[in-house]
Amino acid sequence: MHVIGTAGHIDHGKSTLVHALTGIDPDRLQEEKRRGMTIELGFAWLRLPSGREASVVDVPGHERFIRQMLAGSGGVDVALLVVAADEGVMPQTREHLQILDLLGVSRGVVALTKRDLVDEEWLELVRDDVRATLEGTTLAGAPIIPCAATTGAGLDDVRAALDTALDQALEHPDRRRPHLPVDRVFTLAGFGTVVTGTLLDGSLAVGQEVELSPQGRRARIRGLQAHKTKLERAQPGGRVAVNLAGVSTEEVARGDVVALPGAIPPAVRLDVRLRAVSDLAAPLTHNMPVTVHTGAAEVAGRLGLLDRAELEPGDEGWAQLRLAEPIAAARGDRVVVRRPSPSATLAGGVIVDAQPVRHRRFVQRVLRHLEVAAAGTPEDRVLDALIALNPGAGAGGGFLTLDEVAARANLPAPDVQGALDTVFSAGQARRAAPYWCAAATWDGVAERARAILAPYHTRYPLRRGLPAEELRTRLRLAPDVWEAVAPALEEASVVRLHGETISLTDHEPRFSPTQERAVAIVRETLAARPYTPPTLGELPGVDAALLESLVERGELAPIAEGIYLGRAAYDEMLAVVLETIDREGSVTVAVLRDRFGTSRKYALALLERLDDERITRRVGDARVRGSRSRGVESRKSKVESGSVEDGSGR
Ligand SMILES: Nc1nc2c(ncn2[C@@H]2O[C@H](COP(=O)(O)OP(=O)(O)O)[C@@H](O)[C@H]2O)c(=O)[nH]1
Ligand SMILES: [Mg+2]
Repeated sequence: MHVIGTAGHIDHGKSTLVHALTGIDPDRLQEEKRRGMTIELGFAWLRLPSGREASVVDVPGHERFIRQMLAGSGGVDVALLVVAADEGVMPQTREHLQILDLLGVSRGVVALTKRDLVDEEWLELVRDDVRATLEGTTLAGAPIIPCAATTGAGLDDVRAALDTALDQALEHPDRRRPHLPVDRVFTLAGFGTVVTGTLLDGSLAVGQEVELSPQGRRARIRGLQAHKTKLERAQPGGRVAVNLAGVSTEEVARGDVVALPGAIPPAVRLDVRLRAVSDLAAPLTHNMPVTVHTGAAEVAGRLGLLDRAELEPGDEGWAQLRLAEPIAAARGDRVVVRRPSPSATLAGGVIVDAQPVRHRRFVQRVLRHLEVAAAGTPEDRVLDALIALNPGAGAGGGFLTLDEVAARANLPAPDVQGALDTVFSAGQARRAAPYWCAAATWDGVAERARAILAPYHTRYPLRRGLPAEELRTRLRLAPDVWEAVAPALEEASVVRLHGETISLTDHEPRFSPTQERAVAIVRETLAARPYTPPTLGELPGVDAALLESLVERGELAPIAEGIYLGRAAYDEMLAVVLETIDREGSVTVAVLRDRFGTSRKYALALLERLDDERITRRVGDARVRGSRSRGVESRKSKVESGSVEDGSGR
């Protein structure tokens, strides 16, 4: 399916020609009939000599309705530029031609109509003038066919020329990303809301759920029509009328895009390769107010020039369009930029990124990113996406999921998967499932982890490692990302994880021979007096760091300032506390003291520590189970296996 779109100055005979070619009067409004002037877009279709059917969009020629012309010229495959032979090239002939040029419409036919009103000599003059006018535009060299809609002269030649032009038009591929920019909304009695537009990049089927971007409203397709024929499925490339269930006509507007849910997120900034028209009176300036047209949408915005102070007539440059309201737009869509008042066409181009961050001007990194976004291979684009443009932009600090990469690279997920595999094999990207990052990002994280851990180990040789959470915050990684990155760092032999602490792979807390002797004394002391240990800090060779290290390894349990129990005694006493509570309903200091032949000091210290940890709860003189008493058994076994640092002493 293909679409032919008219263009040309008012009253040059566009609508009359469409009527003559198709048998359908494109001027359907009462007002249009009365004023003899096209105001809104008109639609028709025709069968060409080759047998192919094509849709026709007829546009108004009056300069006041240029926005309608723009809305109708979006998905056009072949332009039918209409020039009245008696008047020749006029202002809107040039203006429409310029817009077709900016939209990249490169196939066309010029109908030199009203030829019945001129003689041969005049016709040739006008033909030469038209040919010269086309020079330098995408329609240069297009066939110029004299005809007269009122007499039918030359119409077969016009049909034949349209057929030839359509032969050369590209097929409309099914990229499975259907989008239909809405150019008309109306109600049909008994059906409800109907929208029309040119369907691109995919098909739509009856019953399907769709989203109206940018506003995000969902609807269901109740019916589809093309050229007044009911369809179950509409293929890309042609004009389609979509009957939508679930939205009223007030809830849809021209410029909205019908797409699959989530497929076209609203855009508030557009990165574009922009070309200024050559007949500008003055260069385009940074931050000037503009009107942006894309698809059938139109929105106010400002022009950000990224690589130059001003954009000279006919020049090309990188720009970011900052929009006053969100619109539906995607990479690869065309934009036309106009001056709001007095209105004039300023520039046009292609969107290279519809979801960009806000760029600073004159930044090499940004400009390189734009080059890659515009012309890079999927691998280039994926790598570019992994390198955050703006450090604050990615919450993941350079670690992105496949979907995030796909969104930034503007590529479909399967392509991204393939490209990631390629760059991964080439060593340019690393993986910490479910995240991906650039090799440089990875190296940076590993290097910073080493730079943080190495001095820590030097400073605290007896400690097993740094609290992992502290390393995470110093590396500025989000918890989710850290959860994936930490094991990946361990896998890569950069670090070792010990539950809540983390160390460099080769770090072993080691006692010196003197410290080993002190540890032996501690162990002997505790074995001799497990339930009434003396103050360990006063033993020969024992200092705070040594005790801390033994706590960290789970050998000691601190129960009060300067008082430690050996792990075995602590576990035993804890078990008795809980058993007694479960058997007797509660436990007291006295019971515990008598049971272990210890003193009140130790029994009380232990119970107070258990209170602090909410393993027990004090009720009068007795203790009952506390809110955390249930997890104790499992935590105890983890401590015993030595995988968890016992941080409770700090
Ligand atoms: N003599 C003559 N008049 C024409 C021809 N085509 C259109 N017209 C007249 O030109 C006027 C404008 O035509 P219209 O199709 O509305 O022009 P549009 O504004 O380009 O759509 C109408 O009065 C038509 O009847 C033609 O081939 N010969
Ligand atoms: Mg008309």
